Amino acid sequence: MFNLVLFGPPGSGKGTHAIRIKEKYNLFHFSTGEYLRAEINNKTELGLRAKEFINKGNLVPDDLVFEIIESLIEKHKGVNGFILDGFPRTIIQAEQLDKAQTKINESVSMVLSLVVDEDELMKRLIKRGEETGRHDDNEAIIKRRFDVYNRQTSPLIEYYKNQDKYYEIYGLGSVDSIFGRITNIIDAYFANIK
Ligand code: B4P
Repeated sequence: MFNLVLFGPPGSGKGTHAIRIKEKYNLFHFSTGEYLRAEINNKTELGLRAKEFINKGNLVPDDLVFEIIESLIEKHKGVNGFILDGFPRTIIQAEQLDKAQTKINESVSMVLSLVVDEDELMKRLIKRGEETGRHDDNEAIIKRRFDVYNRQTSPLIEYYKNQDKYYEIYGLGSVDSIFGRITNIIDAYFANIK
Protein backbone atom coordinates (compact mmCIF):
# COMPACT_ATOMS: atom_id res chain seq x y z
CA MET A 1 0.00 0.00 0.00
CA PHE A 2 1.30 3.48 -0.88
CA ASN A 3 0.87 5.86 2.08
CA LEU A 4 1.66 9.43 1.20
CA VAL A 5 1.84 12.24 3.73
CA LEU A 6 1.32 15.66 2.14
CA PHE A 7 3.08 18.19 4.29
CA GLY A 8 3.60 21.95 4.37
CA PRO A 9 2.58 25.17 6.10
CA PRO A 10 -0.98 26.56 5.83
CA GLY A 11 -1.75 27.52 2.25
CA SER A 12 1.21 25.70 0.72
CA GLY A 13 -1.04 23.86 -1.74
CA LYS A 14 -1.63 20.56 0.06
CA GLY A 15 -5.35 20.48 -0.68
CA THR A 16 -4.86 21.79 -4.21
CA HIS A 17 -2.41 19.05 -5.17
CA ALA A 18 -3.98 16.22 -3.18
CA ILE A 19 -6.94 16.23 -5.57
CA ARG A 20 -4.67 15.79 -8.58
CA ILE A 21 -2.45 13.17 -6.92
CA LYS A 22 -5.55 11.20 -5.96
CA GLU A 23 -6.76 11.12 -9.55
CA LYS A 24 -3.43 10.21 -11.11
CA TYR A 25 -2.48 7.43 -8.68
CA ASN A 26 -5.91 6.23 -7.60
CA LEU A 27 -5.38 6.85 -3.90
CA PHE A 28 -7.84 7.59 -1.12
CA HIS A 29 -7.55 11.28 -0.19
CA PHE A 30 -8.25 12.40 3.34
CA SER A 31 -7.86 15.97 4.57
CA THR A 32 -8.19 16.38 8.34
CA GLY A 33 -8.92 20.09 7.80
CA GLU A 34 -11.78 19.38 5.37
CA TYR A 35 -13.19 16.67 7.62
CA LEU A 36 -13.16 18.98 10.64
CA ARG A 37 -14.77 21.83 8.66
CA ALA A 38 -17.58 19.48 7.57
CA GLU A 39 -18.13 18.50 11.22
CA ILE A 40 -18.30 22.21 12.13
CA ASN A 41 -20.82 22.90 9.35
CA ASN A 42 -22.95 19.97 10.50
CA LYS A 43 -22.75 21.23 14.10
CA THR A 44 -21.77 17.80 15.46
CA GLU A 45 -20.30 17.42 18.94
CA LEU A 46 -16.84 16.94 17.41
CA GLY A 47 -17.39 19.99 15.20
CA LEU A 48 -18.32 22.15 18.17
CA ARG A 49 -15.15 21.11 20.00
CA ALA A 50 -12.93 21.53 16.93
CA LYS A 51 -14.34 24.97 16.12
CA GLU A 52 -12.91 26.48 19.32
CA PHE A 53 -9.41 25.55 18.23
CA ILE A 54 -9.61 26.11 14.47
CA ASN A 55 -11.12 29.58 14.66
CA LYS A 56 -8.26 30.69 16.90
CA GLY A 57 -5.63 29.24 14.55
CA ASN A 58 -4.69 26.46 16.96
CA LEU A 59 -4.40 22.75 16.32
CA VAL A 60 -7.22 20.47 17.37
CA PRO A 61 -6.04 18.15 20.22
CA ASP A 62 -4.04 15.12 19.06
CA ASP A 63 -6.33 12.47 20.51
CA LEU A 64 -9.40 13.91 18.81
CA VAL A 65 -7.67 13.97 15.43
CA PHE A 66 -6.13 10.54 15.86
CA GLU A 67 -9.48 8.89 16.57
CA ILE A 68 -10.65 10.18 13.19
CA ILE A 69 -7.59 8.83 11.39
CA GLU A 70 -7.70 5.44 13.10
CA SER A 71 -11.30 4.84 12.11
CA LEU A 72 -10.56 6.04 8.56
CA ILE A 73 -7.72 3.54 8.13
CA GLU A 74 -9.89 0.77 9.59
CA LYS A 75 -12.82 1.59 7.26
CA HIS A 76 -10.76 1.73 4.07
CA LYS A 77 -8.48 -1.28 4.40
CA GLY A 78 -8.93 -2.32 0.78
CA VAL A 79 -7.70 0.86 -0.92
CA ASN A 80 -4.51 1.20 -3.05
CA GLY A 81 -3.15 3.72 -0.62
CA PHE A 82 -3.84 6.94 1.25
CA ILE A 83 -3.01 10.59 0.80
CA LEU A 84 -2.95 12.04 4.31
CA ASP A 85 -3.40 15.76 3.69
CA GLY A 86 -2.62 17.88 6.76
CA PHE A 87 -1.93 14.89 9.01
CA PRO A 88 0.24 14.36 11.01
CA ARG A 89 0.79 17.89 12.30
CA THR A 90 2.60 17.11 15.57
CA ILE A 91 5.26 14.61 16.66
CA ILE A 92 2.67 12.88 18.83
CA GLN A 93 0.36 12.42 15.83
CA ALA A 94 3.28 11.01 13.79
CA GLU A 95 4.13 8.55 16.54
CA GLN A 96 0.48 7.53 16.87
CA LEU A 97 0.33 6.96 13.11
CA ASP A 98 3.55 4.92 13.06
CA LYS A 99 2.26 2.69 15.87
CA ALA A 100 -1.13 2.15 14.24
CA GLN A 101 0.45 1.32 10.88
CA THR A 102 3.01 -1.06 12.36
CA LYS A 103 0.12 -3.01 13.90
CA ILE A 104 -1.26 -3.71 10.42
CA ASN A 105 2.16 -4.19 8.77
CA GLU A 106 1.99 -0.85 7.01
CA SER A 107 4.09 2.32 7.16
CA VAL A 108 4.31 5.83 5.75
CA SER A 109 5.84 5.47 2.26
CA MET A 110 6.91 9.07 1.73
CA VAL A 111 6.40 12.61 2.96
CA LEU A 112 6.10 15.29 0.29
CA SER A 113 6.71 18.73 1.68
CA LEU A 114 5.62 21.86 -0.19
CA VAL A 115 8.01 24.73 0.49
CA VAL A 116 6.58 28.25 0.13
CA ASP A 117 7.69 31.49 1.82
CA GLU A 118 5.40 33.20 4.33
CA ASP A 119 4.74 36.33 2.22
CA GLU A 120 3.32 34.20 -0.57
CA LEU A 121 1.37 32.02 1.88
CA MET A 122 -0.16 35.10 3.46
CA LYS A 123 -1.27 36.44 0.03
CA ARG A 124 -2.84 33.11 -0.95
CA LEU A 125 -4.72 32.69 2.32
CA ILE A 126 -6.01 36.27 2.45
CA LYS A 127 -7.29 35.81 -1.11
CA ARG A 128 -8.95 32.51 -0.18
CA GLY A 129 -10.49 34.13 2.89
CA GLU A 130 -11.98 36.88 0.71
CA GLU A 131 -13.31 34.37 -1.81
CA THR A 132 -14.69 31.74 0.55
CA GLY A 133 -15.29 33.50 3.86
CA ARG A 134 -13.23 30.87 5.72
CA HIS A 135 -13.04 32.14 9.30
CA ASP A 136 -9.42 31.09 9.89
CA ASP A 137 -8.19 32.84 6.71
CA ASN A 138 -7.77 36.37 8.12
CA GLU A 139 -4.47 38.08 8.82
CA ALA A 140 -4.30 37.74 12.62
CA ILE A 141 -5.36 34.08 12.62
CA ILE A 142 -3.07 33.24 9.69
CA LYS A 143 -0.11 34.66 11.68
CA ARG A 144 -1.11 32.46 14.59
CA ARG A 145 -1.30 29.42 12.25
CA PHE A 146 2.22 30.16 10.95
CA ASP A 147 3.47 30.34 14.53
CA VAL A 148 1.78 27.05 15.41
CA TYR A 149 3.23 25.48 12.26
CA ASN A 150 6.75 26.64 13.13
CA ARG A 151 6.56 25.44 16.72
CA GLN A 152 4.45 22.28 16.56
CA THR A 153 4.51 20.99 12.98
CA SER A 154 7.93 21.82 11.52
CA PRO A 155 9.76 19.42 13.94
CA LEU A 156 8.23 16.67 11.81
CA ILE A 157 10.75 17.54 9.09
CA GLU A 158 13.57 16.08 11.22
CA TYR A 159 11.34 13.20 12.29
CA TYR A 160 10.78 12.07 8.71
CA LYS A 161 14.31 12.92 7.55
CA ASN A 162 15.51 10.48 10.19
CA GLN A 163 13.28 7.84 8.63
CA ASP A 164 14.63 8.71 5.15
CA LYS A 165 11.14 9.51 3.89
CA TYR A 166 11.22 13.28 3.50
CA TYR A 167 11.13 15.00 0.07
CA GLU A 168 10.92 18.75 -0.48
CA ILE A 169 9.14 20.36 -3.41
CA TYR A 170 9.54 23.99 -4.38
CA GLY A 171 5.95 25.18 -4.08
CA LEU A 172 6.05 28.41 -6.10
CA GLY A 173 4.94 28.63 -9.73
CA SER A 174 1.93 27.39 -11.61
CA VAL A 175 -0.09 24.52 -10.15
CA ASP A 176 0.82 22.46 -13.27
CA SER A 177 4.54 22.98 -12.85
CA ILE A 178 4.43 22.12 -9.14
CA PHE A 179 2.35 19.04 -9.91
CA GLY A 180 5.03 18.01 -12.42
CA ARG A 181 7.68 18.18 -9.64
CA ILE A 182 5.45 16.07 -7.39
CA THR A 183 4.83 13.35 -9.98
CA ASN A 184 8.57 13.14 -10.80
CA ILE A 185 9.26 12.22 -7.19
CA ILE A 186 6.37 9.74 -6.86
CA ASP A 187 7.20 8.09 -10.20
CA ALA A 188 10.85 7.73 -9.19
CA TYR A 189 9.71 6.11 -5.94
CA PHE A 190 7.58 3.55 -7.81
CA ALA A 191 10.38 2.88 -10.33
CA ASN A 192 12.76 2.13 -7.43
CA ILE A 193 10.51 -0.34 -5.65
CA LYS A 194 9.79 -2.37 -8.81
P1 B4P B 1 -6.20 22.67 6.55
O1 B4P B 1 -7.50 22.53 5.88
O2 B4P B 1 -5.24 21.53 6.36
O3 B4P B 1 -5.67 24.08 6.05
P2 B4P B 1 -4.50 24.64 5.17
O4 B4P B 1 -3.18 24.23 5.78
O5 B4P B 1 -4.80 26.08 5.04
O6 B4P B 1 -4.69 23.98 3.74
P3 B4P B 1 -3.79 23.80 2.44
O7 B4P B 1 -2.32 23.96 2.60
O8 B4P B 1 -4.31 22.47 1.97
O9 B4P B 1 -4.24 24.96 1.48
P4 B4P B 1 -4.59 24.88 -0.09
O10 B4P B 1 -3.96 23.84 -0.87
O11 B4P B 1 -6.06 24.87 -0.16
O12 B4P B 1 -6.35 22.87 8.15
C1 B4P B 1 -7.18 23.86 8.71
C2 B4P B 1 -7.17 23.79 10.24
O13 B4P B 1 -7.70 22.51 10.71
C3 B4P B 1 -5.80 23.87 10.92
O14 B4P B 1 -5.38 25.22 11.11
C4 B4P B 1 -6.08 23.15 12.27
O15 B4P B 1 -6.72 23.99 13.20
C5 B4P B 1 -7.05 22.05 11.89
N1 B4P B 1 -6.34 20.78 11.61
C6 B4P B 1 -6.23 20.20 10.38
N2 B4P B 1 -5.49 19.07 10.47
C7 B4P B 1 -5.11 18.94 11.78
C8 B4P B 1 -4.32 18.01 12.49
N3 B4P B 1 -3.75 16.96 11.88
N4 B4P B 1 -4.13 18.20 13.82
C9 B4P B 1 -4.70 19.22 14.45
N5 B4P B 1 -5.46 20.17 13.84
C10 B4P B 1 -5.67 20.03 12.51
O16 B4P B 1 -3.96 26.24 -0.63
C11 B4P B 1 -4.34 27.49 -0.13
C12 B4P B 1 -4.68 28.50 -1.20
O17 B4P B 1 -3.57 28.69 -2.08
C13 B4P B 1 -5.85 28.07 -2.08
O18 B4P B 1 -6.72 29.16 -2.20
C14 B4P B 1 -5.23 27.73 -3.43
O19 B4P B 1 -6.05 28.06 -4.52
C15 B4P B 1 -3.98 28.60 -3.44
N6 B4P B 1 -2.88 27.96 -4.17
C16 B4P B 1 -2.50 26.66 -4.09
N7 B4P B 1 -1.44 26.44 -4.91
C17 B4P B 1 -1.14 27.64 -5.51
C18 B4P B 1 -0.14 28.08 -6.45
N8 B4P B 1 0.76 27.23 -6.95
N9 B4P B 1 -0.11 29.38 -6.80
C19 B4P B 1 -1.02 30.25 -6.30
N10 B4P B 1 -2.01 29.90 -5.42
C20 B4P B 1 -2.06 28.60 -5.03
